[in-house]
Amino acid sequence: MKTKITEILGIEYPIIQGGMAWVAEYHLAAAVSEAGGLGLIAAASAPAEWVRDQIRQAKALTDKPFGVNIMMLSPNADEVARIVVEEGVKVVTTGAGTPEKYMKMWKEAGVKVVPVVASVAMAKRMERCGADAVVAEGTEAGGHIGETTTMVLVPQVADAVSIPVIAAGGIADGRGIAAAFMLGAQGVQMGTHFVVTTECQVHENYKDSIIKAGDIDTRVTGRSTGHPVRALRNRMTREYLKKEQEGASFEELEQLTLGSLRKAVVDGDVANGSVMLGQSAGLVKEKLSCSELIQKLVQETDALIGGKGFYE
Ligand code: TUI
Repeated sequence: MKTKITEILGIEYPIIQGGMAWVAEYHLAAAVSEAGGLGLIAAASAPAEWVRDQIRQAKALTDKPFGVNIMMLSPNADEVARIVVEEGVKVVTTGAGTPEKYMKMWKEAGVKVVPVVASVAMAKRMERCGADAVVAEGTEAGGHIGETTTMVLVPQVADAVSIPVIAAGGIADGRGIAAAFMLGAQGVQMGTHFVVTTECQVHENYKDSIIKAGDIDTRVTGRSTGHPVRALRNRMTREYLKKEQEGASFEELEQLTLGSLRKAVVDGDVANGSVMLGQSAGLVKEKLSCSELIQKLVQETDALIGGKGFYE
């Protein structure tokens, strides 16, 4: 499955694992990269030295390229941006903002930069400032999201920029990957399905919630605060949405989510924690290893569009 994305990133298959806060640590990232995709370590809001250690741990497990996802709202973003250069990380993806101020440093160091965007305007801005590709992430995705669906975002971004586009949001099987290629993408990023892989270190309750979730089991909190986040419909999101409707203050709403992702990922409290997941959870039925999952995705995609000129 050779595309411009496999070429730029130096990987076998154009399948990227999402940079999920608290979830995407070195075991998962290394396993995805070993399986021929691109694994990512999520820096999220973690201390910068934790990220450095994660990078070194991943290097000990794989010689293949992997990346680091930097969340732009993190108080440690400046420091992490320097650490990826010091540690010779090959690929950086960014989320929840613009990485423009780091672009010069990264390009000079030969780092491939792939910002995640949720709009055409941001995709064009990222191309102008030197991004190597963009991830166009639809609102079906989990975590912090935009408003536009993958179905309409990806073709509009593909029309608007000359750099390759990676589709994200709502993709969990070969049908989704094939569809992404039809929409003009040259690769995909998937989060939710990778959470249930055997190499992923999240609490088993988190994985079981994803397997159990159906098509209507996610909720979006935080629309009123300007930080919409998609997570599992549970006690926490019910309470949050009720408070939001009652016009609760930003501080009061923040209080509800403080430490909630950790609660779900580490403690396995899937009722009171924030179980971030995408709408594709309804498509996720089994726990596989990263290698089994990627092989399955490749076979499914091949059966649908192999030999049709989307990839060699
Ligand atoms: O970043 C994500 N997903 C995330 S980050 C995250 S940690 C977090 N938790 C709670 C609140 C906020 C963050 C959990 N999930 N996806 C990539 C993504 N980026 N989606 C949307 C965007 C985005 C949004 C605004 C990208 C650029 C942007 O630009 C705004 C501006 O003008 O700077």
